[in-house]
Amino acid sequence: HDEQAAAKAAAATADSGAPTIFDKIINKEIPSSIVYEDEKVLAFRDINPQAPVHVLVIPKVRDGLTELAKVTKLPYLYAEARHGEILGQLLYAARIVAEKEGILDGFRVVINSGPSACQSVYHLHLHVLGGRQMNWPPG
Ligand code: D5M
Repeated sequence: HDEQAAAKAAAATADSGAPTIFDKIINKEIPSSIVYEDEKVLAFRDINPQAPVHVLVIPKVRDGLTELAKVTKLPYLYAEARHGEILGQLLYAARIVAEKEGILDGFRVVINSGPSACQSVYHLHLHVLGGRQMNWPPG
């Protein structure tokens, strides 16, 4: 539907190297509703929530985690062994968020990677979703 079409259009034109709106959120240039923050990670409420709890968890430094693929020229999650520590910290923050938000009975952690997955912001982010029955398969 409309929202998916918009996400795909944003994905198709995304420049994976350029700063994104999340840099402005990290720098507090635009407001966000912060749920958790530490030196490396920021968690804030999604502006377009898909569940009663919908929080984004992002690394403060992008560090090549979303890069243009050499072959396909599409941006995607580009995790390397050297990213182990920050990836662990993102999941740690997701657990803290789930505890704070009271959704430990069931929550979902999602990474949309690339246009076909409707990624729209090219700065790695984990979606933490809960507070309702989550269905499977996802759309
Ligand atoms: O998810 C990108 C998500 O980012 C999408 O769910 C909306 C959210 N978003 C975009 N701008 C903002 C601001 N300014 N505040 C909070 N949340 C925001 P993706 O996986 O790339 O489709």
